[in-house]
Amino acid sequence: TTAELEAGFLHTVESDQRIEPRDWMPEGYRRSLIRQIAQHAHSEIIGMQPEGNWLTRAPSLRRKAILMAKVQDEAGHGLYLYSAAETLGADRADLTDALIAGQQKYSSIFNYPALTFADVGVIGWLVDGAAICNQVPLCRSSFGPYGRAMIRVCKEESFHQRQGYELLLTMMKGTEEQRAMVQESVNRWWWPALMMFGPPDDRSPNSAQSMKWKIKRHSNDELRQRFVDMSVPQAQVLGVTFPDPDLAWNAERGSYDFGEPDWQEFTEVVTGRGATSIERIANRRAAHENGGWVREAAIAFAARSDEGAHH
Ligand code: FAQ
Repeated sequence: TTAELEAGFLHTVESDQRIEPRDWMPEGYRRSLIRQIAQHAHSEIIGMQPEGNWLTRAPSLRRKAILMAKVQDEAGHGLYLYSAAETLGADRADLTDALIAGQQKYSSIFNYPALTFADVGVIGWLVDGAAICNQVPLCRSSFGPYGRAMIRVCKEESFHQRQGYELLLTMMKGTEEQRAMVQESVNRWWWPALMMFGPPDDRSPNSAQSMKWKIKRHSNDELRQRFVDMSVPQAQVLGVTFPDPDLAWNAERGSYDFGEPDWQEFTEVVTGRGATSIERIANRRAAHENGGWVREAAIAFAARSDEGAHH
């Protein structure tokens, strides 16, 4: 009976074992996972754009090679995640259609422009830093293919974080202008990075159920706090400050207190009114349309190989 299946499912989740694609699962679990994984995949693919803009203008061959490797990694993460969504019965072509029709979300962070080369460093340090903070616990997500995908993704993200931080350390050892460029970039990215963790817990409609099902392991606010606590000492080493007058060590809590992100801005950005929202989707749509002939050729080739196999 459904009750027995449901009890078996809950037992698997509560004993910290994995749910696999062929196991029975509640429809809500499947839907929520497709939602989160698709959104995550879209973020990786759209996330290639802000830094991708700098590939042709990287200041040295070394920086260009590093940046190219990073942007290619994001493409790989996206494909990996679409495959995980497909094990749940979703179709990658449908997910892409929903993205370019504006029907599915991607991370708010990719709706801000990368204006200077310092942004390449700050995206690596803070954006990949936040991504790691959020994704390391997802390696223990209850759904097997998602958790396993996260292991490799996190290893690559940690290279991304290190390359960003190293770039910034180099710039901070440079001229006065370079230091100012880093600080200006940090000022623009700090608050959007905090918003990556999602709305506050009391306004996060999916959190309670996702935590019960162990899709998510920690709440949005817990992870945001963890990110602030790890970033402050890194900023000190670098010699930059965060644009938050309320940021202060709280000895009692053993954590940093910090100000409230602008949730109105978050809502605007998530509903498609960010600084670069229209451009990001237009680029994605154009890339998809320009790639149409490749998909057609691949399908025709596969059909012909099938025929060949029958003769
Ligand atoms: N942006 O109820 P909750 C990367 C939506 S890292 C946009 O709290 P949930 C690496 C949320 O979907 C970025 N939308 O939702 C990289 C929901 O909407 P819905 C990607 C957001 O799922 C680095 C509604 O608000 N990482 O790409 C955001 O429990 C550099 C209510 O929120 C992941 O996706 C947001 N920031 O918690 C690439 C990690 N926050 O669907 C290139 C996996 C919330 O009901 C360069 N995802 N929303 O219409 C997660 O951990 C979770 O889905 C959260 C949201 C924590 C993002």
